Amino acid sequence: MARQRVFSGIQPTGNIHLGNYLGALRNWVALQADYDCIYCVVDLHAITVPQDPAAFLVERGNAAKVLLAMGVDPRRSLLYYQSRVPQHAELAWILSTIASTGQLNRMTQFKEKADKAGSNLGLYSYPVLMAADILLFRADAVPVGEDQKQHLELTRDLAERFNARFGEEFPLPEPIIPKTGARVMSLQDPTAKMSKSDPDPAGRVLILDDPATIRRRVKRAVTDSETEVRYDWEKKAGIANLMEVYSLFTGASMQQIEAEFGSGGYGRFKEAVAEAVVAGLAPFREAYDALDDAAVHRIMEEGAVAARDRAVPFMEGVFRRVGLSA
Ligand code: ATP
Ligand code: LTN
Repeated sequence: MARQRVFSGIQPTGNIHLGNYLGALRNWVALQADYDCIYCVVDLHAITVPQDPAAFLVERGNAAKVLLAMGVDPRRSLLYYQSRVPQHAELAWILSTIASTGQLNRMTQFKEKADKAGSNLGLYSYPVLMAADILLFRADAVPVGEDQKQHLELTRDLAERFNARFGEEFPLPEPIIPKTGARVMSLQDPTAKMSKSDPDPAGRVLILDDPATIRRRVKRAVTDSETEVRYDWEKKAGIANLMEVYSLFTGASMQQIEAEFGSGGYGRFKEAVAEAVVAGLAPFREAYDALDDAAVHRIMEEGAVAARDRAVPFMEGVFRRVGLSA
């Protein structure tokens, strides 16, 4: 039987952080063993908020390099920049003609971003482009963090509507969201998700942060006024967040963590968390330093060529369905 297909994307702006890794990228790497994986640096999505062109180009290259350093393997998976494969934008246009503005008005990420950065048409239709990314390759599954759940629902709705109107074309993609780590919280505000766009860098740990920075960030993480290490999201979100991080890097269960650190005070626990994160991220930093930019560029261009080859016949199928055949 043919392997099932996985698609996912990440925006290249800002640096990739622990939340991206634990919520999504860990799965990207792991899924390569069993799935036909297609991974995309979604630069067209990123320009929906204002960017400096020269800085953007550099950040985009760095993001690709981080993905490679983390273990996205171009021999097994497709990896490319979204803008190099024009079929993404073509399919987004077609899907936009069946997307309901009522449903787009309810997208919470749009509302949050529009409140912060101001609105534009691209930001508004962002979820339609994301649906196009996924449906272009007929993906069966999409590894993402919890914040993307609503966008995945919209994607499934668009696929269903297209299929009902024009004939069965798209499988309905399932999200792959981890049980632990699906929503890593800010180290400065455990009620908000860890985010690239948070102006306060103290809230996040970046994949490429040096050990001293990681230790400082974890040590200063906001917790609560008690002293007991206990897994309780309602009363102790800061500690629960650190427990999830520790668990993901060490494999220890919440019970084991409580047994080991329960009454030892937060200082000792935070030290252990920091060391686990430092050790867990060290191989990525090493791999990143060993990659050269020319090689990254070549990999991304080869990925785009292969992605276009696969996208063209898929897009022809869509054109035929809607009455746009050659
Ligand atoms: P941010 O909100 O951090 O500025 P983003 O969520 O808009 O970034 P991406 O960088 O494209 O966007 O996210 C890449 C992947 O990382 C997505 O699958 C997203 O769900 C996941 N992700 C982002 N933040 C977190 C988090 N705090 N915890 C878990 N997963 C996350
Ligand atoms: N919207 C996502 C990034 C993204 C994506 C995708 C994720 C764009 N296209 C396709 C999965 C599949 C975000 O902001 N994290």
